[in-house]
Amino acid sequence: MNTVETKNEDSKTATETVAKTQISGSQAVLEALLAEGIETVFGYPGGAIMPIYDALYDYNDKLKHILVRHEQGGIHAAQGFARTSGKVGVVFATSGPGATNLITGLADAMIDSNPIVCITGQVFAHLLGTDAFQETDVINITTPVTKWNYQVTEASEIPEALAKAFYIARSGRPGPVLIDITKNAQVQLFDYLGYKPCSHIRSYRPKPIVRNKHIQEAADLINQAKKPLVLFGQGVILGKAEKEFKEFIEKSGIPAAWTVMGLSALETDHPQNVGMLGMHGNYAPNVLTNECDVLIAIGMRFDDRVTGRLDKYAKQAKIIHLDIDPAEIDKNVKTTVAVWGDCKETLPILTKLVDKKSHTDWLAHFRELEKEEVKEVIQEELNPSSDIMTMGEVVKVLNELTGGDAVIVTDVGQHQMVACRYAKFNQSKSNVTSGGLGTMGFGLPAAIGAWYGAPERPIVAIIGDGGFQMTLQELGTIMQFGAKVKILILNNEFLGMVRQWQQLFNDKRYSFVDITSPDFVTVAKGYHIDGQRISEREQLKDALKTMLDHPDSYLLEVMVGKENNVFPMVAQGSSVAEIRLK
Ligand SMILES: Cc1ncc(C[n+]2csc(CCOP(=O)(O)OP(=O)(O)O)c2C)c(N)n1
Repeated sequence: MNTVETKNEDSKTATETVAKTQISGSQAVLEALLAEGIETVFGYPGGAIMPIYDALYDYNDKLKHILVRHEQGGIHAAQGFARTSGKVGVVFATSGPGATNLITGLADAMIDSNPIVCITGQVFAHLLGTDAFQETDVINITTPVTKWNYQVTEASEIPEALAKAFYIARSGRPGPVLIDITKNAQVQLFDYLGYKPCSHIRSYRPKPIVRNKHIQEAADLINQAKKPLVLFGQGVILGKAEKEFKEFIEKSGIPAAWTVMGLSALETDHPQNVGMLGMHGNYAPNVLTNECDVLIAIGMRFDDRVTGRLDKYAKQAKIIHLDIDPAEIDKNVKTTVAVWGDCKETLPILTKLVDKKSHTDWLAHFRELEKEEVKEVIQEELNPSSDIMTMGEVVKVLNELTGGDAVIVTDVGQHQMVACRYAKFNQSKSNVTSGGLGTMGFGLPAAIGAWYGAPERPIVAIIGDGGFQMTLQELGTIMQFGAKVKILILNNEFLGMVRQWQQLFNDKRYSFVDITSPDFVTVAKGYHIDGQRISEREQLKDALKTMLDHPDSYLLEVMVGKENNVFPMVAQGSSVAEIRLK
């Protein structure tokens, strides 16, 4: 109850007691976070967001704030958090450079459908448009890389704006939302009537109405198919539909291949898991994409890294596409039947309508081609005949020690593709990577966030020597706040993936891919993080064990072959059927 001065209709001032609470815009922000169940925020302060940080001082016991070392680290951490927890990740940043430092992470979260709410401070409303100190037009800059953004200039707008932000970020196909709050709105007091979560916005239909007719058409195609193939993506994980997905493939008996973003939705050892699609994916699912008669795409978006040359992609097949986002239907690949909807709802209906089958001969065909890949690529990668260590054998030994229970976070490059190809997973939400944007520097901060999202699980960040140098300042965040991250640097002394392309497609004209590194172990020690560097195979198992058993964060640098390549490979401009084994 507050005593407030009010003006009556005659403009006479009267003092009365009203059942309203006055709070500041900043307090309203923090109340909104608490009401949304947020416990952890990643952020970095500055002038235009100081009132929110001042209010945070009094919420220290309710909200954990992780001070990152760069706003890009903050948003990647929020992404890692969202990926392992399935919840919305929250980031604070100041105006100007603080806000612009978020852009890469926003673009990454947008293309990989991560639910993120960014709250940025902004200059006072009366200074907007004056080129004020640290003013930047964050709304226009972030429009293409946010699912929604909005600028608040009045404190009273804050509860509703944030309720909408959380609803939009997590509903339907998730994505990043940015709320920019001018400084006057942060300090202004207003009559707070409580926080009402949002569950509906006019014209926004995050969950399409399920049309049984289309599901029946899909089931008819599946029931007639002799060589059906399922391609699954992150939609299965985002829809929390892993169980429904498994029931569908187990009843229909259809082989299932995954995109990088779908990895871990189905356990690696499932007998119908036929591996990874796309540029560095497995041989069988790529080749047989162009032999199947019905292709059933579930929660994936036919990214060009998956399809290769589109005019030669699965032309013989009828295409069924299950997706929650209508913008994805017919975007890259024209469908025969589109099942628009949340796969948690559509898959059980489809499962009821499909016949129980085993497709034994068709599945055996995948295993035959797999043998070819083992002979030409996998055998040497996992059990090298030379003394030089391969990335694959490091991942193999890691699998033996974790048993497939770890969360694997990767950066971008050869190590990423090798980790995705060979890491084993027993449970969902275990593979955290930058799929769509391919953002080097993602790995370390995302691993920090992944730990806050799943602190009970081992978090292993596999990172290249190049990408690690992009965001290694986040070692400071680990040092200060104690996230337990096992950092596994696979050092080939090159920007390996670009070097591979220069070798294969530019006649080995190595142009600025030779990268020198600091002594990473010494750098880590400077941040009070233990570590070691190894270059002999005999040391590998013990070193990985030491890393995994260490009670805190640990950095292990493994020197691997300088000019090893990742195969198979669908070269850019090639069809998936033209995948090269060497
Ligand atoms: C921010 C950013 N800059 C440039 C690239 C282009 N790129 C993709 S992979 C790669 C090399 C990565 O090298 P490293 O981190 O050492 O990993 P490796 O490929 O050797 O495993 C580069 C430069 C990128 N993906 N992201």
